Amino acid sequence: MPPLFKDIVEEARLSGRALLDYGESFFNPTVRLGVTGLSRAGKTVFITALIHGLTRGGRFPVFEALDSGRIARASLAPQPDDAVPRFDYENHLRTLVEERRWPNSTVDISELRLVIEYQRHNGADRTLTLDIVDYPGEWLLDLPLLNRSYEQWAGESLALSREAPRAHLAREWHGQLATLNPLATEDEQATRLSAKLFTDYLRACRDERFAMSLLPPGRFLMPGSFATTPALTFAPLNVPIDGVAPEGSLWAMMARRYEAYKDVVVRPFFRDHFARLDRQIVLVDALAAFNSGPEALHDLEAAMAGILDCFRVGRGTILSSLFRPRIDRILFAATKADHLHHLSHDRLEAVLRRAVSRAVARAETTGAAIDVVALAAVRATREAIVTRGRDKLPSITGTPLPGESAGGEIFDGNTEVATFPGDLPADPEALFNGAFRGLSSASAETSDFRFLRFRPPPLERDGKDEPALPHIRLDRALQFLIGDRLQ
Ligand SMILES: Nc1nc2c(ncn2[C@@H]2O[C@H](COP(=O)(O)OP(=O)(O)O)[C@@H](O)[C@H]2O)c(=O)[nH]1
Ligand SMILES: [Mg+2]
Repeated sequence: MPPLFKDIVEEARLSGRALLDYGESFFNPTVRLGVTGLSRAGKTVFITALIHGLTRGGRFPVFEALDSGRIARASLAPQPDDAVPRFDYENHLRTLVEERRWPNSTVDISELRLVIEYQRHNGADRTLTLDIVDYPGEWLLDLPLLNRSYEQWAGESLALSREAPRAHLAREWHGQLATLNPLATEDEQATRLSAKLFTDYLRACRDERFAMSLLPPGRFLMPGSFATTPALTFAPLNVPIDGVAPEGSLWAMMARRYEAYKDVVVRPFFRDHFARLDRQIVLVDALAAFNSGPEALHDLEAAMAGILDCFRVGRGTILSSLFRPRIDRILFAATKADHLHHLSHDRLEAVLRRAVSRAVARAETTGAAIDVVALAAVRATREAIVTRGRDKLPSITGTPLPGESAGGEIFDGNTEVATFPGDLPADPEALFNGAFRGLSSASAETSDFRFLRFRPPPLERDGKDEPALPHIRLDRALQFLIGDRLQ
């Protein structure tokens, strides 16, 4: 297919800016680090901990530049892009440290600039500018929409919504859909109701019992600044894949808005934000999938494949008509590893590696170095051995969030408890075979995993120094993501 005129114009605009970026980074080396992951994966907490660790100097033995003392100073600088909200670092940190609460969830892109003053191995003083860009992973999963027609998308979405466990959650929306005639005159009220019920269905799939990941269009759950616009007010109709919508029909109206969604939401995101990233970390809440069950794990695997598709380079990919991706390092990180005893950290990494490697094999060439890590940006637990009869179980201790419950007890948010969250199998295949029980099909008592949510840890202050935040393997992530730029 020849490139569309629209795409050519976009490419020209983009190379103009790439040149600007390049000029700037020649005099002032800059790394744009993308931090993404599906909602609740841990982006906000990760970025807050990372900035705190760099500016205050955390305990980061594996992050060589900091550990060897070559980093003299890291400080926040005015944010570079006028149209992007600033990452609310100070507020998030205060919530974590002073109130021992997790930051409120966010639904939009945001950004923060950090300037790192360091000494090269040869002794010369240098600075590295680090731009951290936080954006919802849901937006990446919109990529496949770019080369699908409304009819194709509607067909696929409907087919997916008829599979278990989704079908049950889609009942109300399917009920309304059955009353709609695609050929009837366009109807704003019917369209709005349809979009609302479709969005409710997506949201129900996202619920922790089901923990589904693959739920495009991404903005329906993560609207950013587009909430309630027509570009977000449409839904699948039951229409033939190769059919043509009659003018003035409900079908035509849905199709038009679907195209608008691609034009004003999807393309600009990839062009204005994604195309400019140099490095990427993808945060993955695998524990939520274990909690829920095998369907959630498979869905997560499919979502990771979808995300990896965005990093494919070369000709003939959907993005190559828009721009040439320049990301050369991608780290997949399983977050919240502090919910597991350290004996299981490597196993969590193995699960993620297994899920990613399939996707990598499918995506042929990404042109980027890919690694995998299990981490906790903020470690909320300590380890303990719990004796149960003759057994000694490797457990974790922490303060469950108020309202969390286990074994019939509801926690008040002040009591510390030791729990045994369940062991991950030595062979990750055991999980992908579907041989475990989660909340989607079993009760909390009979599920194989039960991860309680804990409050952020209490911090010990010695003197007036601000305390460091405890973490797991955050330094390894940093070393992979920017270590080579601080040589
Ligand atoms: N124990 C623990 N919980 C975490 C950690 N990171 C995130 N969480 C939990 O996950 C939730 C979502 O994290 P957040 O950073 O807001 O996710 P985002 O939607 O990707 O920005 C938080 O409210 C915490 O409950 C971590 O390092 N350790
Ligand atoms: Mg967030």
